[in-house]
Amino acid sequence: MAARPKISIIGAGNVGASVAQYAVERELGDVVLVDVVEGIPQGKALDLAQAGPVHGYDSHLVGSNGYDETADSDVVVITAGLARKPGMTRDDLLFKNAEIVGSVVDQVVKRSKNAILILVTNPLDAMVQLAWRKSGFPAERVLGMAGVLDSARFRTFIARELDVSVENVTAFVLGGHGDTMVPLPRYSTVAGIPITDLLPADRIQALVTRTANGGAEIVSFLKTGSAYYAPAASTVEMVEAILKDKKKILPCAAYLNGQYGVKGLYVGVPVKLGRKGVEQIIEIKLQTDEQAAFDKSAAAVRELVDKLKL
Ligand code: TXD
Repeated sequence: MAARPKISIIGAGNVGASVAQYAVERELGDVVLVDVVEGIPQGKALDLAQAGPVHGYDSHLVGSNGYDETADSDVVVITAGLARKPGMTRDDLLFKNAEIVGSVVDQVVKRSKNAILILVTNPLDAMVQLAWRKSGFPAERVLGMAGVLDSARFRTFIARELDVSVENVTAFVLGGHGDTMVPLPRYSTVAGIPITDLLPADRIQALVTRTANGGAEIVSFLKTGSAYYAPAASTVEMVEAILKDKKKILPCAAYLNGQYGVKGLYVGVPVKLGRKGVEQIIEIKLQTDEQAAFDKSAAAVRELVDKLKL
């Protein structure tokens, strides 16, 4: 085994390159960047390697248009695909990205049979389900990033509203990544105090709505692409939890087999992340309205998964 863990990142665009940057800045492992565009992964890998002497990391970086360099990866992050443009929904991306993610997964699993796959490409929950089916991997080794990002957005807005450190704020977001995501204010806290004790209901609702539209808000500013710093930071938190076997509880798209009343579907729930991947699904008792919102979110995911005949 190589001295350092190997992290492969497929798609060297905005999110992929930022995942590479944050991962090497934390020295989580060596990084392989793969993209179909000639020169981009090679150029970004070399550029990031040359930041190493300044930032003080020894992680190796290599860029490629092929997959041989990814062999025996510990973690593979898949960001390949198209990003949203203004006016596009995440679902518009469904068929195009299904084709891309399907071919990426085939290439990856041939060479890294024991890897943990983290999907980032949208529409997220459907892409994870596709990757799980295509890979033939056990469900605990295939998961998706969305909840960490959605809760980071909620945490940012809560901290700004109350003028407190973001570090004091935890937030709880369930459900699929999309307009039907389910933030849970009663489990969202500032230094342990539920925000329901700190803010009036209408302010909480405003923050919840802004969180659910958090991706679109950034797209409307950037115009030519979607968010990438916070998505990449969120992905790297998951990579770190896995590679360091932290057993960290994070909201991720995970395969439900009866939990929360959902069977055979990837949806966002809190999980325990460690070296084996999803080591436990954390189930909490939802109130009636929360369960209804969760069911609605799962139904939206199911609809996409059905369109892909998965
Ligand atoms: O919360 C989340 N899960 C998300 C998801 C948060 C942010 C972004 N989210 C989605 O990630 C977004 O909707 C896209 O579907 C992906 C990647 O977003 P990014 O902003 O990084 O898009 P870019 O910059 O367009 O990068 C995509 C790269 C680009 O360089 C393409 O050339 C490459 O993917 N690409 C491929 N690489 C390898 N193999 C194939 N087949 C391929 N096709 C495109």
